[in-house]
Amino acid sequence: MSGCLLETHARVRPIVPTATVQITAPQPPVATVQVQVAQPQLAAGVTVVQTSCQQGAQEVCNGLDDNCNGQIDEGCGYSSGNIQITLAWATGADMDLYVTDPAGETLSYQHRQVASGGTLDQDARGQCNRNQANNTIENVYWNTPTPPPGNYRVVVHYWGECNSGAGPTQVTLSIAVGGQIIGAYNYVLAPEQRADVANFTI
Ligand SMILES: [Ca+2]
Ligand SMILES: [Ca+2]
Ligand SMILES: [Ca+2]
Repeated sequence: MSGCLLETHARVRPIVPTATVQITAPQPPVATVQVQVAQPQLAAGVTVVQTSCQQGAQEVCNGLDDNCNGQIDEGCGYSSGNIQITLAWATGADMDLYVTDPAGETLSYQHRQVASGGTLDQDARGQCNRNQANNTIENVYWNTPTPPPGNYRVVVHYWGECNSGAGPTQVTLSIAVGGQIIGAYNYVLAPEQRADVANFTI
């Protein structure tokens, strides 16, 4: 019988006035669009870096989003955007980052801008230069209002050891889309190896 009473009450619904409110939450200055992106597909041997970021942490120029704001290495002199892909390593090697966009155009140190809006703004150790800033980081980004949809392919080439005796070298690759880190990965390359480390589709 109590069930009948409950049903009676449940049918009385007060009319609540509604209003549309825009809430402005603190956000990073870029990369806040909503996008669907599948988990990246990874080459055999690629390992996932477990998330270790902490809000408010000091951002270090290491290819990782240390402070969990969806931007990789902000403040290090290279850019974030609706897509950011950052490669970092910690030896005297020269690694090269290649990112092919959905139109099939490839960003690299040899081709720093693509028609879809992507830019490579941090190249490292060209000519084995040891004197540039952040000479173990390469970075590409798209700052278009929305990330161009389609498939992105991320390739890393171990160009050379630069007389450093670096040998097999681990790289860290972080990928951010729409202001969120979609993955951070480690992979070890041998000198002169070229590897399709990851690809993802927006
Ligand atoms: Ca960050
Ligand atoms: Ca960092
Ligand atoms: Ca390089």
